[in-house]
Amino acid sequence: MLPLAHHLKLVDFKPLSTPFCEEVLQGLTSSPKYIPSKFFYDKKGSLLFEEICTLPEYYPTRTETWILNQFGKEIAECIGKGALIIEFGSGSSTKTRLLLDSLDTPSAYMPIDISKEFLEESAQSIAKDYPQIEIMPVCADYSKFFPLPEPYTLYKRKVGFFPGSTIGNLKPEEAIEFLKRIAQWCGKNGGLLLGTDLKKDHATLERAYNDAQGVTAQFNLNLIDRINTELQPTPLLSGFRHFAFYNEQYGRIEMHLVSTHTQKVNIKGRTVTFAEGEHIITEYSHKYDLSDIQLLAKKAGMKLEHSWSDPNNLFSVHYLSIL
Ligand code: AVJ
Repeated sequence: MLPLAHHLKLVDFKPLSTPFCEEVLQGLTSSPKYIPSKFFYDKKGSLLFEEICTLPEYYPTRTETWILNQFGKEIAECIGKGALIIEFGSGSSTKTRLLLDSLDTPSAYMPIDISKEFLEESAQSIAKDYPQIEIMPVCADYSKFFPLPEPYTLYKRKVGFFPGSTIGNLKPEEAIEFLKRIAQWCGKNGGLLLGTDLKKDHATLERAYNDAQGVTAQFNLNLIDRINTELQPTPLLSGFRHFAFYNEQYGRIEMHLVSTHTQKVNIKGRTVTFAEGEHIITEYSHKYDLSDIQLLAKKAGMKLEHSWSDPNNLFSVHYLSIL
């Protein structure tokens, strides 16, 4: 048995100290223009995303929750006893609770998140409710490599947890690179529990990103507010509209912001111009069927051991082992 440290030492890689301004400038001076979707999740954006998860049109969250509940026992069998669960982008750790409840004596949980505020809050509350589990919060941007803090090597079985179809934000080549990094972190005896959205009819997909209440539009447009607030005093972007559609060729939902008029702003001494109708790409959300996942796993040096899905085949959860 490992000693328990309930003082909850958060390891902080200070992921936000450089990026926003530079990455926005980089994206808005590229062609086509883009803004990395990780920037959706400031305080306001995180709250809007939580609201999205409860919308009738947005099926992924409730379907994945159903799958984790329904197949908890089988999932626990795949993961095994005494594992260290490493979650990438833990947010409020709501789904983790479902997982921890099903698991056979998990030893430790390492939530990794870019937002320190959320991370501290949720780590505290998990530590309180699961006193027998070692909690090791890490504040970091998991889209870049960093060494996991010790004592993670003490755990013989390390299993990544990447729910919510977040991997869909990455292009397939990037997803493979990310899976390879997870394989390095978790090692040969380890695995990954991965949630991905399934391919399906376009209407259902497009409805999920164009909800009737316009919450997804607000979530997308919050990026413009963020730029205007955080890049003060210069940028004053205005008149953008939300646009989301399913790109069949690439098997992904794309979210864009469209400038409704010609405009020009100054960012760090550089002039950025927008034509009327010009798009900024803000998010890709790739959809995978089982054969896509099988191929992805293979290319990353993993093996697809098991997939679970709901009766309507909306969403799926997979256990991949590291080869
Ligand atoms: C959190 C990336 C999985 O792609 O469905 C929800 C984000 N964007 N509505 C997704 C999102 C618009 C979501 N992920």
